[in-house]
Amino acid sequence: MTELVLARFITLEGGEGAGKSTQLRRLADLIRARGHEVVETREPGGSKGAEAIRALLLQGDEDRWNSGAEALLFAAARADHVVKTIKPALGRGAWVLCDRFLDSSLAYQGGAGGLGVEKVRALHDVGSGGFLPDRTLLLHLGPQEAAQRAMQRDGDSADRIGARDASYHQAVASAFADLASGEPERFRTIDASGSAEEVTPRLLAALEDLL
Ligand code: T5A
Repeated sequence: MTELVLARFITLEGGEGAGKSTQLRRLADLIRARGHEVVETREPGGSKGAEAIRALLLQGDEDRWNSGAEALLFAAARADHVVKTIKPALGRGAWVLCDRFLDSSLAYQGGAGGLGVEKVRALHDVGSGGFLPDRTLLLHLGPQEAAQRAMQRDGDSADRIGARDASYHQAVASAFADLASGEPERFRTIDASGSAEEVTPRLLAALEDLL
C-alpha cells in the first residue's frame, strides 16, 4: 500500500472571536481521520522563540509598540515559526494548520494600523522568503456575533490588540475582505455564523480538492 504523503499548509484567518481556534481543532481531527499527519499551530507563536515574542506583543499597554515595531516583531516571530515548526512538518509530509499567519499582519498592522500592506509584505520577504499558505480560510462573522463570542471567552481581559476599539476592528475586517478578493485562488471566505458543528463542514468543503 502506498503511504499517504501530501504536505499542505493551511491558514485560518479572521477577526477576533470568529471561531478560528475552535474550528482548527475540529478540522485537524477530520483531516487526521483521512490518514494525514496534522500539526496544529498558531501565531504569534508556534515555536519557542516565537512564543517568547508573543508575550511581548500581546501583554502590556496598548501603546507599548507602534505599528512599525509591532510589524517587525510579528515578522521576526513568523520567521522563527516558519523555520523551526512549519517547514520541518511540511518536509515530512504533514498537513500544517495554522491559526493566523501573514494575512493577520497585512490586515492588522498593514491595514488597520496604517503601515500599508507593501511594507508588511517586504518584512515577510526578509523574514520568511515570502513563504505563503497553500490555502487560506477566512472566517467571516458579523461584528455583533464576533464581539459576543470574544466576550464569552475573554470577559474584560482581551489582549492589547484585541482590546482596540470597534473602528480598528472594522478596518481589520475590511482589509481581510480586500486581501481575499485580491487573491481568490488562495483564499476561501467561509460563513462562520451558526454553531461550531454547522461551520466545520463549510471549512472541510473548502479543502476537499486538496485532500
Ligand atoms: N495579530 C496576530 C496581529 O495583530 N498581527 C498578526 O500578524 C497576528 C498573527 C492574537 C492577536 O494578535 C493579533 C490578532 C489578535 O488580536 P490570540 O490570543 O492568538 O490573539 O487570539 P485570536 O487569534 O485573536 O483569537 P480570537 O479572539 O480571534 O478567537 P478565535 O480563535 O477566532 O475564536 P475561538 O475559537 O477562540 O472562539 C471564541 C469563543 O467563541 C466560542 C468559543 O467557545 C470561544 O468561547 N465559539 C462559538 N460560539 C458559538 N458558535 C460558534 N460557532 C463558536 N465558535 C467558537
